[in-house]
Amino acid sequence: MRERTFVMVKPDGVAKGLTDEIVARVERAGLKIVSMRRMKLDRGLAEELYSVHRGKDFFERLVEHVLSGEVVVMLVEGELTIARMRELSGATDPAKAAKGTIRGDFGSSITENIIHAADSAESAEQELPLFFKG
Ligand code: 3AN
Repeated sequence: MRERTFVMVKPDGVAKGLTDEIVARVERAGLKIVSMRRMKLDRGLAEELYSVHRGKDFFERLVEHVLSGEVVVMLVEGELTIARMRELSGATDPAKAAKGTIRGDFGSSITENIIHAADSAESAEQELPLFFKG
């Protein structure tokens, strides 16, 4: 099934110079990056992106982190894109993420875990329009 999803290289990933590596991994997995841009989030957008986590103890830490530097947002398309991007990303906690996954190879903590990838079709539909029109 052809799907579209939302992916974001977080500030720690951009600062570590991992954007090209992540682009290469996504493309090698056979997925297409339809659109991509480097940008700085503002607080409203960051809180909207993570609105499902509002009220959780890590919410403020997470928002502060994604506001701490530039991010790279991507619209990714292909077969089973949502599941495959989750596989490429690895477990949320880099300490538990398998070697060979983006978080397993490069993540430093559960907050600084390099990449965001929408976790379901519903999340992708909610997140994509925040960054990409049409
Ligand atoms: P994922 O990014 O793997 O979908 P979610 O959606 O549960 O994980 O969490 C979104 C983001 O919130 C994660 N990328 C992570 O940075 C942060 N996060 C999740 N759980 C925790 C936690 N227990 N402590 C700190 N940050 C967390």
